[in-house]
Amino acid sequence: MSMLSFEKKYRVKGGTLIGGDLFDFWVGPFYVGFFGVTTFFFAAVGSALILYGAALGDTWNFWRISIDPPDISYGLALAPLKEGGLWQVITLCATGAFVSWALRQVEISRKLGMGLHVPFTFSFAILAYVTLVIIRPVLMGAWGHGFPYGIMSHLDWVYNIGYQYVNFHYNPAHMIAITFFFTNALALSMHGSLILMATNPAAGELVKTGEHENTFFRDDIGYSIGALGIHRLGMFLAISAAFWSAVCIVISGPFWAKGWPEWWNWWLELPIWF
Ligand code: 07D
Ligand code: 07D
Ligand code: U10
Repeated sequence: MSMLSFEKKYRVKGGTLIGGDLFDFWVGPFYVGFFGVTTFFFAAVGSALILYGAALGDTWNFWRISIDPPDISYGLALAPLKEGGLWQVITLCATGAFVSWALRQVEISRKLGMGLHVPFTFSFAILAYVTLVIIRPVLMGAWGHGFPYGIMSHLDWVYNIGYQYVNFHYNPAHMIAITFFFTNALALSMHGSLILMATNPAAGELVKTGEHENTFFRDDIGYSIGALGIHRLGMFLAISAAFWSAVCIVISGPFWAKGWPEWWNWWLELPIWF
């Protein structure tokens, strides 16, 4: 709370998308806004339903609690609460809370007169989640294709779906997504370490500037992308990682039902080999 006096300058009215100044206030450090109320509502209802589902289940072991989607036989119909209906309502609450959170970020950005980069980027995480629990199940005709809400059970789901396609590593979009995740970690490690070596020098050394930063990478690899450039690259890599993840799972089933190694047969079937 020590920054409250400083924050006063930035606690300006306006910028809301809906509701005028009805919820235009802060609680402690948090901006509330209409979408803060909807986030709070969806998160509270969703969490309460997870607790209820856990109470119905056979364990309180935190790692093993699981709220499962309905059986495939329910198709895209609503299931009874205790047979996957809870999962359906929790999915609605989670999606409502994530989208509300992104819209609350939009309102905060507008208040501050800033770009919408953070909510735009977060929306790719939401896209990946929505692809897993709404888009792909709808394309495949059953809510039962969503992943279960539980710490270990969702790992079992990833494992089972992975082997259902024989070797998920052969999924070309999975390869692209993984490459983006790895490149993202490399880029952040280079940027984080470069900033620290420039701005946090040993005792007695001067803090260095952007010129030093550029020079380091020009000397090292022949090119510097620059201060703004590295942040654009980071945002691009992160968005791409989530985007290609969504692609890799949405094509598994709806567009390719065989093992992924088999997909590569197109290479052997090229007419040039005959
Ligand atoms: C560090 C930001 C903070 C967020 C944290 C997560 C909850 C869940 C709920 C008991 C980077 C908070 C956790 C709210 C508690 C209940 C009901 C973000 C940071 C600390 N996973 N996953 C984890 C989620 C999927 C996979 C950990 C969520 C897909 C693998 C945590 C989702 C697939 C492994 C977790 C989601 C998948 C994990 C650490 C949603 C493909 C691990 C996450 C909403 C994406 C790792 C035991 C983390 C682990 C892990 C949460 C979806 C695969 C419990 C909320 C279905 C292979 N996942 N996950 O640090 O240790 O993220 O699992 O989509 O190895 Mg997962
Ligand atoms: C979905 C999370 C969204 C989160 C949101 C926010 C809260 C609030 C509150 C903390 C997408 C949640 C917030 C709940 C918390 C507080 C206060 C992120 C999401 C909206 N794989 N694989 C991926 C690798 C294998 C398989 C993606 C590597 C095996 C399947 C990524 C390896 C088999 C699926 C990836 C590997 C297999 C994936 C995950 C290595 C298993 C997916 C990242 C080295 C035998 C999933 C969209 C992601 C996917 C996915 C990486 C191995 C199967 C690219 C590095 C071979 C079935 N794998 N995988 O998507 O694409 O993040 O999901 O072996 O479904 Mg894989
Ligand atoms: C970056 C950066 C940079 C910085 C930075 C950062 C990127 C260069 C200048 C930021 C980076 C960091 C700080 C590093 C660490 C971050 C991570 C590792 C990422 C992961 C983050 C976390 C794990 C933290 C997650 C924490 C969260 C999400 C906060 C949790 C919040 C809450 C529990 C409250 C949520 C707030 C809401 C919903 C809105 C407002 C609501 C309230 C305050 C609650 C009260 C509610 C009301 C008043 C409404 C009433 C409700 C109603 C009517 C509904 C009723 C319903 C019922 C069911 C009763 O590049 O620069 O530095 O720092």
